Amino acid sequence: MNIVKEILKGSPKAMARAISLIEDRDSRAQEILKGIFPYSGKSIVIGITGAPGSGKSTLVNEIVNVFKEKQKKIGIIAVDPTSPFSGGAILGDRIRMMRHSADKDVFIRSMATRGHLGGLSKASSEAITVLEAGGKDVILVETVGVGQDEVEVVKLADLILVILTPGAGDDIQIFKAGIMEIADIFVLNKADSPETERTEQHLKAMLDLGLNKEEIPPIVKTVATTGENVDSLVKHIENISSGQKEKMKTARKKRLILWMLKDIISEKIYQLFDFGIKEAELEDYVDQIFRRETDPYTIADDFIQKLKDS
Ligand SMILES: Nc1nc2c(ncn2[C@@H]2O[C@H](COP(=O)(O)OP(=O)(O)OP(=O)(O)O)[C@@H](O)[C@H]2O)c(=O)[nH]1
Ligand SMILES: [Mg+2]
Repeated sequence: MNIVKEILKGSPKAMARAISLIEDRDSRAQEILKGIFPYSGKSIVIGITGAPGSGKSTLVNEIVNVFKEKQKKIGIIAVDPTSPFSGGAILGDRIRMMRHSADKDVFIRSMATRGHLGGLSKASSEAITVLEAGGKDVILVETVGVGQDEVEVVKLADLILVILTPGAGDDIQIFKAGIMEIADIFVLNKADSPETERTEQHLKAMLDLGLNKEEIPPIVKTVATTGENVDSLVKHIENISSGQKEKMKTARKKRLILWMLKDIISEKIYQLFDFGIKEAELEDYVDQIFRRETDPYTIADDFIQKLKDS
């Protein structure tokens, strides 16, 4: 099987296989990623984070339904930075729940930490590349929790939803972890609770204090269990992803490439030398990769060749 060709045709089997190789850090993964990289970068990647039980998976289901009506192809990646060695067992349960309502055409994959967390964000970003090349229009990345680690994973997305619930006191956690700065939309889920209004006022007050007026992201109230107002949430998502904030999107994609490039190069270099990489040296490469003139894997190999030659 030519796995690159199969991925480009959208084969779920090939996508699953590639992600397994990525997780196993198998050397074949890099060859596949080189082959598919030129075809990536066109999907909307939506990061979804929030405290355990805030309704992320239920909401993902509903968002999927809305996008499916619009004939969009969808991929879901559920990332669990909190379960280092379970191999995603707990996550498996969470995913099963989704599988019932999502149909066969929706590609779902869970990923858990195997070793260090940096590895997880790299593996997740590579899994996103696989789904993008596989022709998914919309990729939802669900991650559990609102700590620093989750922030790293969710930053892989073009657009970030932070899920809050009425009266849960998540707000303080969120402001500590620096999520306020990265949220594009606050979703106040479980809006069927009588405490919704109070929490919304509280959130608004905190945002007013912490951010300039034009930076304050929209707050969308949803009831994920009934799908209430999820269509409005999707409209916000579409508004933000289509043009309005194009500059920001570009900056985020480039930042992601910069991370990938740094990761890939350092992984390779640390095997040979013992020193860090300066970001400034990599900026030209980031631009070339952003234009899809080349891919980060080729650049990393060239970079190392140059070092060896010097
Ligand atoms: N009343 C109410 N319950 C909800 C709503 N959304 C989700 N729930 C319930 O909240 C519980 C947790 O929902 P999940 O979607 O599993 O939450 P999650 O954030 O994915 O949870 P983890 O993946 O474990 O972090 C479930 O019992 C849902 O039925 C809502 O809008 N209103
Ligand atoms: Mg979940």
